[in-house]
Amino acid sequence: MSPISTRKHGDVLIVTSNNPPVNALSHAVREGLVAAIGEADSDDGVKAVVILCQGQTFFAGADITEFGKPMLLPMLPTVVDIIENCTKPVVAAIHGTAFGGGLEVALASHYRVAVPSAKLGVPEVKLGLLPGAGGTQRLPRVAGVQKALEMAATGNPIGAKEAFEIGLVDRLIEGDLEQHAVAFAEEVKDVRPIPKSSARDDKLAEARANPQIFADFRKANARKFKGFDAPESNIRAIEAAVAKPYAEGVQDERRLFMELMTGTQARAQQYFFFAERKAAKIDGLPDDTRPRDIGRVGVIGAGTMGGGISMNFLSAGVPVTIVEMAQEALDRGTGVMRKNYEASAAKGRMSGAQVESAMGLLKPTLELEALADCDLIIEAVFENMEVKKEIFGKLDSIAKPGAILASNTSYLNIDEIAASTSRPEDVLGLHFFSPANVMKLLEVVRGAKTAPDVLVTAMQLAKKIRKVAVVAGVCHGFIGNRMLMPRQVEAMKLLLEGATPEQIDRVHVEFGMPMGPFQMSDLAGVDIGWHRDPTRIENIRDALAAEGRWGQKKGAGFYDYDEKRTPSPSPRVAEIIADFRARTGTAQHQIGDQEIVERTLYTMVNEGAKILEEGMAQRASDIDVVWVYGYGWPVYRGGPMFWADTEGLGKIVEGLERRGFEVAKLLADKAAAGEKFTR
Ligand code: 3H9
Repeated sequence: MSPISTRKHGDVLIVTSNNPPVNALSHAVREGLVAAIGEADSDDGVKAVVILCQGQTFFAGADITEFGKPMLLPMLPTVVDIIENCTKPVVAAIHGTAFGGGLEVALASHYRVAVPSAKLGVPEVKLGLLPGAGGTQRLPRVAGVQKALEMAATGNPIGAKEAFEIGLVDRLIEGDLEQHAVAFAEEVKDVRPIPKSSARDDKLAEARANPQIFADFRKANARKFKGFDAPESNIRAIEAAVAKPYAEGVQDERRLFMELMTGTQARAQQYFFFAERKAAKIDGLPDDTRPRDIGRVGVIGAGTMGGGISMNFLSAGVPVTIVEMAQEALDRGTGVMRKNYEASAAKGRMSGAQVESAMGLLKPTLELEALADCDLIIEAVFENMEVKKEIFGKLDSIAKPGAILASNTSYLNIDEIAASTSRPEDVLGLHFFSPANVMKLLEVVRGAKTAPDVLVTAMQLAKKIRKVAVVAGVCHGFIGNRMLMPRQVEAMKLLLEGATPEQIDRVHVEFGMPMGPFQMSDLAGVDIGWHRDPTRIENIRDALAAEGRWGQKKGAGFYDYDEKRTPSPSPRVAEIIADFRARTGTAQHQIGDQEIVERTLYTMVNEGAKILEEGMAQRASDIDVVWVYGYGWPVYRGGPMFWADTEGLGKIVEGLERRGFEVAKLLADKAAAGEKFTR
C-alpha cells in the first residue's frame, strides 16, 4: 500500500503521507506524490491541493537509508518540479519538522502554512550535503539570501514564527491544521498566476547589488566551517542562485550535490547520524525494562564538575540538592552556577526569568542526610577510591530504597565502588565531560551488577538533559580516557625523540582536532593527576608541574601565554625537554608528520580495538560517538574507528607493526579478513 493517500474535501484534494517515523521521502513516498499531483492535474473537480503528513512530523527529509544505494526513480528534484508545475495551487501544511527534502517539497508548493511549533530547516550540511532538490535555489528566492545562507551553511532550523515573519510561511495556523489548510486552499484556489518560488527574483536583488555578502558570510564563519567541505558548497550553490538564471543555478546545485555525495565526508557524517542514534540502544536488556522515576537529583560536590552536572538537571526542570563540606565552598560553587546562567542570559540564550527558575530548583546544603529524598545521587568529588568508597558507604544508609547511586569518576573501578554498598545493582558510573553543562557526551558505565532498569533510566535521563549517552564497561578510563592514554604516552616519547609540542599539536589540529595533546594538557591543567611532590621529577610533566607551569591558568605550561592567553613556544620547555633527552640518553631522529599520526592516532585505534574485543564498548560506532562528542574528533572523519576503516585496516596494522606496537587481535583479524569495524 502506498504511504501516500488522497481524498477530496469539496474541490480540494488532500494528499496525506503516512510513512513513520519521520515521513522520510522514500521511493514509495516520491512515487505517491507524483501520482497525487497527476490526479489533481487530471481531475477537473479539483481546484487546489493540500499536502500534509500524519504522525509526529511533516517530511523530515530524503530517506537517508537510501543514500549510497542505486537511486530509484522518480528522484526528488523531479518530484518537486512536478509539484511546482501542478496546474492547481498546492498548499504545504506543516507541523513538526519540515527538514531538507521536506522543506524542498514545501518550497516547491505554491503556499506554505504551518503550526506555530513547527520548525523549518535544511540540515543537509550536517550530513555533508546540500539541499539537492532545488533548495539552494528556491530558499534564497523565498527567504532572502542572508537567511538562506545561514540556514543552509549551518543547518540550523528556524521556528515557524520567524519563517512567517520572513515570508517563508504564508500563514500561521492555530487549531486544526488540516481544516485550516483546506480553508486556506479554498481562499487561493482561483488566484492566477500561481506563484512559483523558482520564478521569483525580488529577494535576490539585494545580494545582486551587493555580492560582498558572500565574502562577509565566509569570513564570519571561517572558524566554524574549517575542515568541512559542505558549508562552502552550500554557499557556492546559493551564489549561483544569485548570479545565474534558475535553470543554470539548479545545474550547479546538482553538480555540487553529487560531488559532496560521492565524497568521504558525506559518508562519514551520514554514518555518524546513525551512530549517534544507535548509541542510545543497549543490547541484551529485557524488552519490558521500565525506567525508574527521577523527581529529584542529588549531587555531591559543588566544584566545577558538580556545579556543571547540577546545571544540566536544573535547566531541564529537575530539582537538585547539592552538597558540599564547607559553607564557603558551597557558596562559591552555587555562585559560579549563577554566574554561568547569567552569562547565558546576557548572550540571549535564556531569559532572566529562566535563570531564576533554574536557580530556584537548587537546594544547597552541608548535610549528606539531605539526599534522603533524592531518586538519583551523583558523586562528583575528587578522584580517590578511598574517599569515594566512604561516601558510597554513607549513601547506602542515607539513600531511599530504589535510589540510583552514581559516580562521576573518569577512571576508577565502578564495581569496587559499588561493593562498598549493600545495593550494587543500583550503582553505575555517569561520567560527564568538562565543562559538564556544555559537553554533549555522557559515558554511562555499566557495572557487573548494575540493574537493567538503572541503565535504562540513565539513558532516558541523558536524553532529557540533552546529552548523548554511550554505554561503557568497567575498565581504566572507560572508552574515552582509556584511548587517550596511548596517545599521551606516545606524545611524550615523541618529545624526547626530537619532536616539539608545537609540531605534535599542529599535526592534530591539521587533522581536525580542536587542539593537540599539549594544548589540551595546558587547558585542562598540567597538574591534574600530578603526585604534588616538586622534588620527585621523573618525566617532563613532573618537571613542568614542579616549576608551577600548570598550564593556561598559570600563564605557562607546555607553552608560554600572554595576558590574552595567546600561546607561544616556550624556550624554557625546550630546555626541560633537552635536559630529559640528555638524562635519559634518548636517541633523536627526524620526526615527520606521518610518524606522529601513526604513533598517536593509530595507537588510539589499536586501543579502540582492544576495548571492542573486551566488550567494553557495545559497538565500534559507540567509540566514534565518544570521540566526536567528548573530545572534538572531526565529525567529517566519522570518529577513530570509521577513520581507521577509511584509511584501511591493513595500512593501520602495517604502521603499528613497523613502529613496534603489539597489534590488538581484533584489529589484526579484521585486517587479515579484509573486514571493517564500522560496516
Ligand atoms: C535530504 O533531504 C537531501 C535532499 O536535500 C536532496 C535529495 C536529492 N531518513 O532522530 P530520531 C530515523 S537529506 C531515514 O531519533 P527525533 C532515525 O534514524 C535529509 N531515517 O527522532 C530514527 O530511527 P530509529 C535531511 C530517518 O524525534 C527515527 O527516524 N533531513 C531520517 O529525535 C527517529 O529519529 C535530515 O537530515 C531520514 N531523513 O528527531 C533530518 N530522519 O528509531 C534528519 C530520522 O531506527 N532527522 N530517521 O533509530 C532529524 O533531524 C531527526 O530525526 C528529527 C526527529 C528532528 C526529524
